[in-house]
Amino acid sequence: MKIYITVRQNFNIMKYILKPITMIAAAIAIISCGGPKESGSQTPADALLGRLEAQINEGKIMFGHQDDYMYGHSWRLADDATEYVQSDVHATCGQYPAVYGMDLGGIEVDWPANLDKNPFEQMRASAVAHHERGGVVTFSWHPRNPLTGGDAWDVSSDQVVASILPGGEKHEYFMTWLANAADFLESIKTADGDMVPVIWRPWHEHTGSWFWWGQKLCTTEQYKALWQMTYDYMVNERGLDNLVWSYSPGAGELSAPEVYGERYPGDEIIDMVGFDCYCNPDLDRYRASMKNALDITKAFADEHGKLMAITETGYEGVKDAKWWTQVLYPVMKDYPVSYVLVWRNACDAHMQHHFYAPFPEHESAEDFRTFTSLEQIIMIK
Ligand code: BMA
Repeated sequence: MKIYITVRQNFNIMKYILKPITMIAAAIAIISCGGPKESGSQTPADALLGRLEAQINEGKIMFGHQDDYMYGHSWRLADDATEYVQSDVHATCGQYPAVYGMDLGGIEVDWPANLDKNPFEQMRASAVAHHERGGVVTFSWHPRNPLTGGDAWDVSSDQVVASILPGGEKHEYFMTWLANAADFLESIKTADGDMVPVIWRPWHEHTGSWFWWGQKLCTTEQYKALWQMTYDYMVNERGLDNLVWSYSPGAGELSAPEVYGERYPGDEIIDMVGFDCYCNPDLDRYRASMKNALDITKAFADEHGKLMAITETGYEGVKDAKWWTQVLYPVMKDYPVSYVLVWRNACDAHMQHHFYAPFPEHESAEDFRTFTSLEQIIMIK
């Protein structure tokens, strides 16, 4: 894990560890127990990493769901809601997902709500609520295209990454995007002012070419430089110490182990390695693809001393009544996976088919209850 030796860290030690104690008592405490390290100079990110590692050592896997508290198959949170209790997962099995995923797409251009219409205020508050409930929060980012003005999927130019790197025509502009993202990630705090740790997963699925930062849209050097720039800004310049940095290639392109690490930004930046892998009606093909990605990711994680996760998966519409216990669980259960996150349950009328977790009436609801009550699966009561 990276070492953060900054003025801000000293500030954080005071803020996080010694807050309830007076300054004088704190000074005595530091002297008597040999300095801040022993008294716990852990950053929020380190604390989360420690927790994730302990869970893996116990052989446990957290279940996660994207946008869980924001909307479900047939509902959306009211604009003025301040309680985050409705959830398709909870309605189905009586427990909340341990991992709550959200996406920052839209924050870069000052939208009040993200690309899937979730107000950022409610995203922030629900992240805090989930953390206080004992859960873990993760953010991905589908930023718009800073060169063309299109969305994250606009791959009409292969000059986008080049244009935002230092010296590029959109560099200054893009730095305002990073600032907006950093402002938000920094603002996820409890009422006491404690920063909520976040698994931060930008620049995902880069082994494919459907996002402007994808394989055919930039060189290996440019992709790595994009990560370095993101990290330098958020950690070195802004001092954000609540981020667990996560790397997640798309599984479909992992034809050989080398592909996985080809554009890896480096051990100094990354804390957790994973992959995104979706199921289609050919269940055996999904099983094979998951096994391949899990094997490659595990070997990479072991070699680099990193934690691993299934950062995105799911079967759109869950068109198999036993998918949870007969397909997903068997393929992942023997790997040291920190969490498995299924994608969102869209609520828009034209996207009723786009759901990855069940709801009470769904044909896989009973199997989901069996899956989530397995000893190995961590949920939030
Ligand atoms: C995709 C789809 C889109 C969504 C995007 C970001 O996979 O679910 O509808 O906008 O993720 O959440």
